[in-house]
Amino acid sequence: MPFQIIRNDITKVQTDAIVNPANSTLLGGGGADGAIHRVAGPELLEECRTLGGCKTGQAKITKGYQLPAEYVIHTVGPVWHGGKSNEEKLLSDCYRHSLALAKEYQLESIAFPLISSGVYGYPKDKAFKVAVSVISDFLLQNEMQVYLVVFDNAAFTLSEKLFSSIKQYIDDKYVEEQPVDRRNRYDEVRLFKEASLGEPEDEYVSKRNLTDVVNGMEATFSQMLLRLIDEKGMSDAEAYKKANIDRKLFSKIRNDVHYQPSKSTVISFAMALKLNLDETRDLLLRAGFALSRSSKFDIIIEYFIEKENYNILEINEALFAFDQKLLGV
Ligand code: AR6
Repeated sequence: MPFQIIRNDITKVQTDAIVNPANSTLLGGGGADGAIHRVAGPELLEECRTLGGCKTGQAKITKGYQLPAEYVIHTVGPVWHGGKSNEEKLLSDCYRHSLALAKEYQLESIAFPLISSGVYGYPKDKAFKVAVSVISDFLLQNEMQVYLVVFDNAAFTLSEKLFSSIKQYIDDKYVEEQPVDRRNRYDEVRLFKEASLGEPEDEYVSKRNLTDVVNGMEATFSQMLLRLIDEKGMSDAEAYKKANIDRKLFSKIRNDVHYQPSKSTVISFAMALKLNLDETRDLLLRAGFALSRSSKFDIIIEYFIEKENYNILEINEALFAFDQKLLGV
């Protein structure tokens, strides 16, 4: 997944570069800045002294010294003054300029903290949305592994209304049984077979007629995916980028008719292609998976598909709120 949200200490992340949410002097401070300087050691400060500071929204690069990361990209976020002082544009600039520097240095991976959302007071949920939006745009045009490092849960502030609506949906649908994650491959194959044979207990399959099932059996996941991409009028690159799948994985899928994807890969494509529930189930089936009533993750995915909400950011906020694994954005 080219873009991942992780919970970690930025000083521990092993990427080509980490981003330091600094101040305009670039001479150290509190928060993540302080932590980065502590781990990197005094040489970092020495190099910073040669840089002549940095303007808000701009970025400068140094070596990482004792950090696991090879480089540190220092950027200066805006101080939050209520949102009407160009804060959003300046914060976007921080991400854009840092990513541009990483590209210029041909770096393959970079990790960002939530710039401005600590000492500088930018509300975490808003800061998070800016970060995700700029990074996602960048990844539509560029190849890089980008991590957004969140330190606490406050970035995810699912509205009370959405939370209770999803909770209600889960309560209605959830069936207590062996969680899907613990099902073994045999169970998945069994599910696949049951579904393909149209066992009446599967409400979806029973709606399909025999010709659909027989025709469906002919196409593998890879073939079906490529067909859907065409049908939706998307290019391959558009589809895999929107799905947050890297190019190498996509070319494996493309070149191997019998490619066996993970369930989350299938779901990511379903979101990128804005598939409806039937189409999603169908695509999952090609890979031997089904949406389970005993997995909260699956029910949350189902909830969003039913609402035709394919906003990965919101889906991830919901997954996070219910303690589920996130979809790569
Ligand atoms: N790893 C990951 N995230 C962290 C870490 C860490 N070790 N420490 C804090 N955060 P902040 P800013 C999160 O205050 O708001 C400094 O004094 C934190 O929870 O580091 O841009 C500079 O010198 C928050 O979500 O940076 C500047 O004067 C996010 O990182 C000023 O603070 C950013 O918080 C910059 O303030």
